[in-house]
Amino acid sequence: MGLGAYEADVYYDAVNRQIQTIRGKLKKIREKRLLHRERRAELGFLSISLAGYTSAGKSSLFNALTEETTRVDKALFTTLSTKTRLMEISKRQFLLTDTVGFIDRLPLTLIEAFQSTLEETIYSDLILLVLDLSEPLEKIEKKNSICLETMEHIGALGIPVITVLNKIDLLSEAETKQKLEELKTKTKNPILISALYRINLERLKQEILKKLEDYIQASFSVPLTEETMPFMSWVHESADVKEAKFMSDSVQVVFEANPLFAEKVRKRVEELDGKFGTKPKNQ
Ligand SMILES: Nc1nc2c(ncn2[C@@H]2O[C@H](COP(=O)(O)OP(=O)(O)OP(=O)(O)O)[C@@H](O)[C@H]2O)c(=O)[nH]1
Ligand SMILES: [Mg+2]
Repeated sequence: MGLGAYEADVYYDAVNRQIQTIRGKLKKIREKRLLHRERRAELGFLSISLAGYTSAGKSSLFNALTEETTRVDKALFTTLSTKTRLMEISKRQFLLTDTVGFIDRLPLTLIEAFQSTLEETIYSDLILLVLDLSEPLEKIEKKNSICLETMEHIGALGIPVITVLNKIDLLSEAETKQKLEELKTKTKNPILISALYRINLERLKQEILKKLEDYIQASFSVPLTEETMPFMSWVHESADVKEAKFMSDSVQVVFEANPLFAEKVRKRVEELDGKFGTKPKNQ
């Protein structure tokens, strides 16, 4: 039995109202997130996001990586969402954010909500893509590629990724080795761990440090002299120059490089009577 014109209208109105309510709620969530992000950028921390399917072990890893963090200023924590915490690696502090897991065949109505939680990922400096290594290989590969595609879709392309192969405690050494061999070429920077049993977390932390330290952004300005051009071409050769502004008597440059090279640039800039500064990437 079909709906009469009147019932159809009522039904249509009710659905429409519901959609409007959801849209409104999502908008508020987005605005709140943006505030958090701005606050974090102000605080000057590099940020790391967890990503992956549901049950991969993201929250377990989130807890394992943040449990040793010394309590810091309470005021700082009130500005962060509960899904973001400070983590410490070799006395350096980073922000780690847990996210909602991917689910296959997400109902259409939930896709928008899901994407809004993922938007957080776009603003991070590093993504930890968590996969459950105890699952069959094809399943792992499929989840890996869907996650990477989704990240690309939301605009997170270009952010470095470490693939965390979790739950190795459930596999024999031989199985682990064989699976890693298969996944090596298909995943980005794979690392074997067990979040639950805290296996290889130190290695993961060092890898995180390495990836983040590979990328610092620095800027300098030097007066234009005959030494400027050879210096500029040297910088261009070894660093990723983002911006070079030539003024009448000086040049201003923003570049990204590893810290060692940035340090060499700093020394040379000082010899050339210029000014040098660094800041974390993406902030
Ligand atoms: N054996 C084993 N189990 C693990 C490991 N890490 C997580 N688990 C278990 O896997 C299940 C899912 O872990 P969660 O950390 O909640 O997974 P999640 O990725 O946060 O899932 P969502 O929040 O649903 O996206 C839990 O029962 C964990 O105890 C691990 O290293 N080894
Ligand atoms: Mg979780």
